[in-house]
Amino acid sequence: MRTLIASDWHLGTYSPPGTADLARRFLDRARASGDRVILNGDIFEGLFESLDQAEAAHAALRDQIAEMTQLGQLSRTAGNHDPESGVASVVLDHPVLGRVLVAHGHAVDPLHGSPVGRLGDAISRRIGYLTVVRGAARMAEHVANRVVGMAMERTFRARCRGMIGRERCELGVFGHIHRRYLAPTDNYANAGYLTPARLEYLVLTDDSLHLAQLEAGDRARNDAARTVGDGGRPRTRQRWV
Ligand SMILES: [Mn+2]
Repeated sequence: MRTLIASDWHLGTYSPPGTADLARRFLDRARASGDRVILNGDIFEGLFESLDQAEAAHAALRDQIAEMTQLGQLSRTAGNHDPESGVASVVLDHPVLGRVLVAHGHAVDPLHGSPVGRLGDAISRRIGYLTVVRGAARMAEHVANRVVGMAMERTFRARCRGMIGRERCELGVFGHIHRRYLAPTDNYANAGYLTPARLEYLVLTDDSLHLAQLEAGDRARNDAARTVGDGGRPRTRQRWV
């Protein structure tokens, strides 16, 4: 059975047109193929507006998630924008890899845990519905990403690896930083995020691990791929999923 892991959809009342359509198509495909789905945090936007409001703006998707959850086909972990929406982490027992940790990753984010990060979250929760505040927060995030993005990502990866070790897992799949990542010899992986142009996700099968994406305009393709148990040789392939 395949497991599809996706995160950071950040769907709310102001999501660009088409983003929720991609999310619905992703779940439709998974439902049809019987793939297991893990939504790994920050699916609906509960930080810049109320979660109820964000979910109500995408009622069909919300219901689809609820239905697949009921069927046991979908599970969710908590993100920092939707902390009540799932468990802290999920551990999968993979026949070849062993224990695979799936967690959003904000718990080890150096910025999120800092006083500045907490203050930012508190401000966003209280007055985030004001577009100007949301814009300012986004701008600050954007600038921070540009300036210290690489250093932050390195720190984030290192902290996630620590978490993988503490949870006695062989591999960890995270989200949160909106930067997908899969490398042959690294036990840290990131499934990416959702933009109006594409929905990024990670596919775990019994013998492979790869990054894939569903694109606006009905194309799906695989990107970086890695075969489990082949010594970590990188492999790139393109096929429909
Ligand atoms: Mn996050």
